[in-house]
Amino acid sequence: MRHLLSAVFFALLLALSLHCPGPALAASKTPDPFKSVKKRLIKDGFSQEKVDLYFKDGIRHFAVKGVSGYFMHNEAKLNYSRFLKPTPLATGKNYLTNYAGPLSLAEKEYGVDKEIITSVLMVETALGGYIGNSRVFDILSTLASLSDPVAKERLWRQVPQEKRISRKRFDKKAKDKALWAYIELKSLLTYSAQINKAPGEFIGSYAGAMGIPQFMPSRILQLGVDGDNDGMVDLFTHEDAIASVANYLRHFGWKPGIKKERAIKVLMRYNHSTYYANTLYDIMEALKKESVR
Ligand SMILES: [Ca+2]
Repeated sequence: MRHLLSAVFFALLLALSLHCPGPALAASKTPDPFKSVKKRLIKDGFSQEKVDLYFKDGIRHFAVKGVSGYFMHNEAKLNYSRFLKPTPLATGKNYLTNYAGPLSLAEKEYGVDKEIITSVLMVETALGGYIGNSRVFDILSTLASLSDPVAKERLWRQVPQEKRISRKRFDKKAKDKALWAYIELKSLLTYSAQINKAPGEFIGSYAGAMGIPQFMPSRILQLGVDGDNDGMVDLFTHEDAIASVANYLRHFGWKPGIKKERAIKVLMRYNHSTYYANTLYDIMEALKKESVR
């Protein structure tokens, strides 16, 4: 009899729970925008356990604010020339003095002028003063998720309408960015395992570039250097940042005594803008004028 009563009681509970879904059940009905990204990561060799752990905060990883900039009309004007003013140049010169050891070492080992390394770090992050405030994992996951129509629609609905680009451009951009970001996301996960740091802990730019020299995760794996020999590449340290920039520039063709025309081409591999590359070159020249060689 007690068994029968229990059975009736549980049947009643079950019926009630079906009619009145609790918050957890209701939340599970929201389509998961990361469903296909997670599936692909597992297919590409990441363990289900790890993937579940990375995405444990669910929808909170969906960085609408962080990625919206890609899909809005942007009137912001770049002003790299401000770095050629006396105050930033004085800061650059101080950096050349304060980090003379690692800079000279990198110059000798990679054949890359210490003033161009300093110039890159000045323009990228004001020598480490501004390294971005976006969670790189969320940015890359959100962009990678856009190959899934559910995620794409979710973002389209949330990008501020008054500044939103056309639907046609949005679709094209979402497709391209998703392909690119998925590769970078995999690189981030590989890198985070290498240095034993949770992927969610990395902070970077709105594009997912990290550290004092702003490398994308794939570039860290390819060209990052452990400048201070502590066993890991950590671009938030100056020694590693300096050696990695030198390695990057050498990789793309920088040589001692390089001519300006060739140097500009190499610098454009860092950022595809002639304005950017020319400014870096001019900063290098200005720093050389007074630095002790
Ligand atoms: Ca290191």
